[in-house]
Amino acid sequence: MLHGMPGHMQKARLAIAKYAKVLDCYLLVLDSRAPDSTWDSRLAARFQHKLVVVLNRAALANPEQTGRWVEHFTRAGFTALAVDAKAGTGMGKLRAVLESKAKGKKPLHVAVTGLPNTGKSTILNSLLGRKASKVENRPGVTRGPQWVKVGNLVILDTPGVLTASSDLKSPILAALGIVASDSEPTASWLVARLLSRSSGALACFGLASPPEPGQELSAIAEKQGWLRRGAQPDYARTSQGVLAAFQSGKMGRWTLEEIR
Ligand SMILES: Nc1nc2c(ncn2[C@@H]2O[C@H](COP(=O)(O)OP(=O)(O)OP(=O)(O)O)[C@@H](O)[C@H]2O)c(=O)[nH]1
Ligand SMILES: [Mg+2]
Repeated sequence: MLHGMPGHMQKARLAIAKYAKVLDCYLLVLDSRAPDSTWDSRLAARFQHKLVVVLNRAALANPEQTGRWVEHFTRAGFTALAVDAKAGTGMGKLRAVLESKAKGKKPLHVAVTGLPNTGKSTILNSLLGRKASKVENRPGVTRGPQWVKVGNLVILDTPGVLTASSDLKSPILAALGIVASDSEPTASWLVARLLSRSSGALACFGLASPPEPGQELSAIAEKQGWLRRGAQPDYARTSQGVLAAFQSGKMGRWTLEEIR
């Protein structure tokens, strides 16, 4: 089952299995912009009653959609809440949820799990109030499981693990920085999907109206002056600009997987 998985992901899987007896609680960190693609059905089935579903990066997602997703997970029987670990929003509530799970049993052993780059280490650091775990905007930063103690919480940070159902070619996982990919197809997919639906996303690149389908990147390149010699669009530069704008929220708050 572990065959073919990079070493640090194998270590995370093994640590979760090894410490299953002592762990009271599992935070499953999702990206609010794509809760379905970042869900881990295997972990959820195994630890249903110990699971806390954390929709992270809420400040980058459509708030109404995030509310619906929280409702969806709550109806499915999970404890679920939205946070933005970088901004610090919702972290007090998360702390309170963990306190309530402790039910007098101290200390509470908590594992932070989820796909690569979903913000697990940032959540751990925010819970601790100091930087104990390295954080970077790329997958595979946490290399080995590590325990950190704060007050009555003992927290296990784990390296991000792709699930058996993770589609490595998914433009969603690429856009969220969960899998490494060529920036150009990912950026093309994003602009084709977002520019026609929002004037804010257009304005972010100085565009007044949606470009012809297929012309989005060249239109952005022209407007932004992201050009090569001969005034040709610099597609690599433009794609990186688009991904950076999306990931920082400059294109607006988007939920890529919508729920009714
Ligand atoms: N805007 C925003 N950025 C976040 C949030 N949480 C984490 N980040 C950023 O996302 C990137 C990845 O965060 P990490 O905490 O390293 O993610 P991780 O899940 O530990 O990643 P791995 O250890 O590689 O699996 C960093 O650039 C963080 O600053 C959030 O709530 N909002
Ligand atoms: Mg990490």
